[in-house]
Amino acid sequence: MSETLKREAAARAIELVEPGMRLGLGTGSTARHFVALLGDRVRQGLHVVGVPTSEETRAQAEAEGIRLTTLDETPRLDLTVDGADELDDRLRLIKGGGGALLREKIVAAASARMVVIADASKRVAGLGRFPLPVEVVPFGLAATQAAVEKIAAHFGSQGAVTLRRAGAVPFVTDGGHYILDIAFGVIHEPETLATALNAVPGVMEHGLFIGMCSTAFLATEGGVVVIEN
Ligand code: ABF
Repeated sequence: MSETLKREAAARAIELVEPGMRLGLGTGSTARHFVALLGDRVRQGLHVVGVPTSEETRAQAEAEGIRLTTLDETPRLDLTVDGADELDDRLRLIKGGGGALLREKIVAAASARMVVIADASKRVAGLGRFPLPVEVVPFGLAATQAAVEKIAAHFGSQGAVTLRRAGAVPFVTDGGHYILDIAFGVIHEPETLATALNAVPGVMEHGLFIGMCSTAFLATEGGVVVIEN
């Protein structure tokens, strides 16, 4: 998706921001446009406070002059705006391609409303084309991976469960965890799969966001398409 289209999706989400709001600030190249546009509004005098979903977003928001807080100081947020790797018509999401899914989910869960901004090509009839990220603790990795592989096979994965790497070493999240990516193809029962993954002790979180997102702004060449849940 072109940067122009990403910015258009972000601009629609900016229209939802009101003075005094407590905002969750997403991660990724589309969310980056939202944070940049928010910075413009802040410099024009808008007063809001934000909780970043990654260290990357924290750095950008600080550079934009956006006042930041934490969920410890501000446990309830009004609105979170974030990107996604995939979404279906019921606004079930796969997130975590950028490696920030744990903080993204904690922040979204603390928000009265979660809005996704994305390229319309991220919309799918059934989730699973994008590999499902699962954030795991490094301790006991092989045992956790074996448990995740068993679940993946049970839920019809035709592909591998792969430890995400950053060059020669494992990719490490902001929380100090690793990520396993599950190649599914199609996920037939996302809700049941989510429950099964949550039951594995070494799994911190997974990238299925179900029942969390209420609105999506999907940028197309012909304009921004809105999906409401
Ligand atoms: C975050 O960034 C993630 O959950 C998702 O993995 C990714 C989407 O990035 P982009 O907007 O660059 O496609 O929102």
